[in-house]
Amino acid sequence: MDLLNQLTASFQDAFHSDPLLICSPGRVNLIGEHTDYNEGFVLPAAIDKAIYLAVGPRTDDELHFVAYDLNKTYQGTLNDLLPTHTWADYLLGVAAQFRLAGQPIKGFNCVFGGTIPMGAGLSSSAALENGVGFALNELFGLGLDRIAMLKMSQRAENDFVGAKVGIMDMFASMMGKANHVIKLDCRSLEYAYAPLQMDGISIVLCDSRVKHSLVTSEYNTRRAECEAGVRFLKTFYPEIHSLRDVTMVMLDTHLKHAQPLIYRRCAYVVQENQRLLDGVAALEANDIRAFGQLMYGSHEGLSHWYEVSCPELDTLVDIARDHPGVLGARMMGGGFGGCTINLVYENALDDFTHLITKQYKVRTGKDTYLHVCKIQNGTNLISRSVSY
Ligand code: GAF
Repeated sequence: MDLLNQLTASFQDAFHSDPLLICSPGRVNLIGEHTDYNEGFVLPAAIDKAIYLAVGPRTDDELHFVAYDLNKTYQGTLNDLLPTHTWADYLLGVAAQFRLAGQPIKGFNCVFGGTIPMGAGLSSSAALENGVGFALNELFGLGLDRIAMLKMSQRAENDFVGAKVGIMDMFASMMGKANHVIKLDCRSLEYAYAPLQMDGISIVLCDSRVKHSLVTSEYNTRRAECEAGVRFLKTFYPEIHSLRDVTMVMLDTHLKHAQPLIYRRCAYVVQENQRLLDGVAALEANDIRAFGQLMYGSHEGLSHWYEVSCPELDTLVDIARDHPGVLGARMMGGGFGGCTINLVYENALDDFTHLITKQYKVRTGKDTYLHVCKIQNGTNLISRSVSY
């Protein structure tokens, strides 16, 4: 039985009714890391790994959730929405945001599972939050647009889960378009879809299979460091609002010697924004080789200046760099574990897989898993076997 049938059967078993089925994908980001919360640009896309939700409305205020893959359940009510510090918070946080926004929701039942590898940095939490928001919108006929829903997901993550993430993951998962990347301006939320024309080239994710326990606190620290840099620079340039408004000349003039650590963080962000703009130009010119070089530059910055990589991610990038079939590689997402993203010639895929699997084991003692991913549409309804 495939996953959708399993989720449906589990829902029918638990709630004696037919569910609505929703697919909410994970994401990749080609370039532009840790730029979203600095009001910069990102270049993500939704992928063919997703969270699937079987959902149904209730007439009371009760919440009944089943995390199918974890074999865990949660029961509560809409009147008692407090963080549990478990997986349930991704659902509860979204319900809390809908309540805060005055949306007329009732209780609901939800069974969910998925194909996004856990802790791999592919945004399973954003996918789940988007799926829940999308479900509430459908179940209770709220008429919200996608941007409104993904903003609810971000607030759920920021205020309920406590991770001060930017908007990229929710945006990519909700707004993704098959075979396109999204060039997103995280300040204005203006976006454009760019066709991903990479004939003969695959997007390959290599999972380091490590997850640093400090990932959330380190992430929040990086964000605070960027904000500290902006506050300092504001004394010289009152008009600036975020690192988006800052140049390397400003940083070199005022921050370099005064605050070397903050300088390195800010310099990485300013340079990464420029790499993204150069990368978009390279893609438009169909110069994937140039784009790949920018990916390596991004990794160097993330590893040495922003310090969010780890030995395992660095090892994966080093191995990839030595392979002639790889055009570019870098760590992806928040860091401290998760995946690298690699652009690999299709005809070199087998050889690359063999080499990186073997070398990663030799150098780290760990196994890596590879995922060749396709770019898909964002959060959507799979079926409406019933009407609410
Ligand atoms: C995580 C966050 F959720 C995103 O908002 C983004 O900041 C990313 O790390 C780094 O680019 O995925």
